[in-house]
Order: sequence, then C-alpha cells, then structure tokens
Amino acid sequence: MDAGGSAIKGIAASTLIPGASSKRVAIVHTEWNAAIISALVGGAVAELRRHGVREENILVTTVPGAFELPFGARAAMSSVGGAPPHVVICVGCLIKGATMHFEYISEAVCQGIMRLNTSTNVPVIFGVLECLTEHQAQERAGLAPGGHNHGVEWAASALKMASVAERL
Ligand code: DLZ
Repeated sequence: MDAGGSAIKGIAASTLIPGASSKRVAIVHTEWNAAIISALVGGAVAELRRHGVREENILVTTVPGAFELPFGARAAMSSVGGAPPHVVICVGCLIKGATMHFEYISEAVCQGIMRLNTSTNVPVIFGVLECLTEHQAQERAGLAPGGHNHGVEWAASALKMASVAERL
C-alpha cells in the first residue's frame, strides 16, 4: 500500500471514516512475540487516532498467547470508558515451529474469534498473523524492508465494522 492508501490487496483507508470520534475500541493483544505485537498495536492505535478516536476510548489489554485471545476479547466487551466497546481488535502472531502447536492454535483462535462474531453484537477483528517464519511476521508488522504494518488495516476495519454494527 502506498502512503495515499491505495490498495492492490487489502482495504483503502486513507479517507477518514465518519463517526470515529464517538467510537470505543478495545484492543486485546498477546505477550508472545512482543516486538512484532508492539509494532502492530502501535500501527493500529496510530490509525485509530488518525481517524479521530479519542484516547480515553481506546482500551488496550493483554493476554498471554494467541490461544487466549477469544477469552480476552469476550472479557473486553464489558467496558471501555464506562460503556461496552463498539468493536474489539484481537492482535496476535503465531510463528510456525517444529511441532503441531501452530496448526492447532491457529485453527482454534480463528474459530474462537469467528464464534464471537456470530454470537455477540460486538464485531471482533481478526488481527492474528500466522506466519511460517519470523521474517514474514516482521514484514507484516512493518519491521522489515518493503513490509507494511497490518495493524493499520485492522484499525480501519474495526471502525468500518463498528459503523456496520451501528446500522444494523
Ligand atoms: C505455546 C505457544 C506456541 C508454541 N507458539 C505461540 C505463538 O507463536 N504465538 C502465540 O501467541 N502463542 C504461542 N503459544 C502460546 C499459546 O497461545 C497459549 O498461550 C498457551 O498454550 C497457553 O494456553
């Protein structure tokens, strides 16, 4: 994606999303893969601010690993600034290792987050990288040359979904 926000793949988000200044957003992120996660959360928060989300309406909480993200998201639905969030962003990063952990956790997290999307009224954004190498994760967190921080699109998707949920 270029600086102006035109996207070949992904969403174009350079235009400010209407209504963002009244939105409450919860970000739940993992402690695993801290450098990658820190960059992704930073990208997401910067994008939320750019769209006008107020500082006090962004709640950032942590869970140990990706497997805990669905629980963390469910718990985060209770309160941001004294009221439920309009949207939750789950941020995690799974990197394939030598065992089957990657496959099982990836599948479980994906299903867990999807289940929240179909069983609650709060949209949950799937900001979970599932990478074969650490370098792939660094590229997608904007930490490697030529890479791009996907946290930016997750934040824009969150604000768009908050609007969708409001309209329904
Ligand atoms: C166990 C595990 C492994 C092997 N890899 C990752 C990973 O790459 N990213 C991540 O977020 N978490 C990982 N975990 C931890 C699990 O998600 C979970 O926290 C533990 O199994 C405890 O439930």
